[in-house]
Amino acid sequence: MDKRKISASMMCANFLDLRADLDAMAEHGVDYLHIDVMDGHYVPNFTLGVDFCRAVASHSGIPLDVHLMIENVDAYIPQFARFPGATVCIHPEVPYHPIRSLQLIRSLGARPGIALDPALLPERFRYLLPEVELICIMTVNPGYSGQQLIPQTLDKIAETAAMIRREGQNIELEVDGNVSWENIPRMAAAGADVMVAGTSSLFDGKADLGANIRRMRGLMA
Ligand code: S6P
Ligand code: MG
Repeated sequence: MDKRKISASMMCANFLDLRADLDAMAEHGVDYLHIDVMDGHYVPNFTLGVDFCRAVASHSGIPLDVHLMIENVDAYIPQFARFPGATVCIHPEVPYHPIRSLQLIRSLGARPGIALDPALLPERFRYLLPEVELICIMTVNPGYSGQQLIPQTLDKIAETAAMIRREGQNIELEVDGNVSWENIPRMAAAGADVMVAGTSSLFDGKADLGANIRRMRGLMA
């Protein structure tokens, strides 16, 4: 990893002025656009979908970081994997054969990733490492923005970083949930490379996006 990255949580963006948000993110060098896809089954909520991705990708060249919180992933992977440079993350306990799902993502030209629920042991997914380019450690329960950090997940970031090093893999380690001004330095110290930025930082509404991006970079260094 050459530098730590910011993945802007688009479910927290200003839908009434998305163009302005996207332009500010491009100007200030946001690395990924984090797209939370929920189906009301795997998680009790609905959020963004393919049409949203299409609209965003038609205006912005920032690569999509698609987080699928859905059942029946294999049926929907093709719709998301087609966006140029996209990462597509699945929750690996969902499909019967997660390696097949990850291979499907790669075969369609996207970067395969896995997102781990706070309760799951990273070591359980060790055999998936050769198949993935990103591991997303969820630090809140999947489903909603604006939640509080589950504290034991900080150890899990460090544990996963160590597992990646041990296996000698070139995998980005992402952290998703309550990435706040207070938590960013702890998450960075634990080994997170990519921070999903939502209501706790980038979209806290207290400063403009440019100022918040600069503040994040200062804390991530
Ligand atoms: C939650 C989702 C996340 C949230 C993000 C919001 O299920 O996967 O990506 O959008 O956590 O950020 P915050 O700062 O409100 O927790
Ligand atoms: Mg997410």
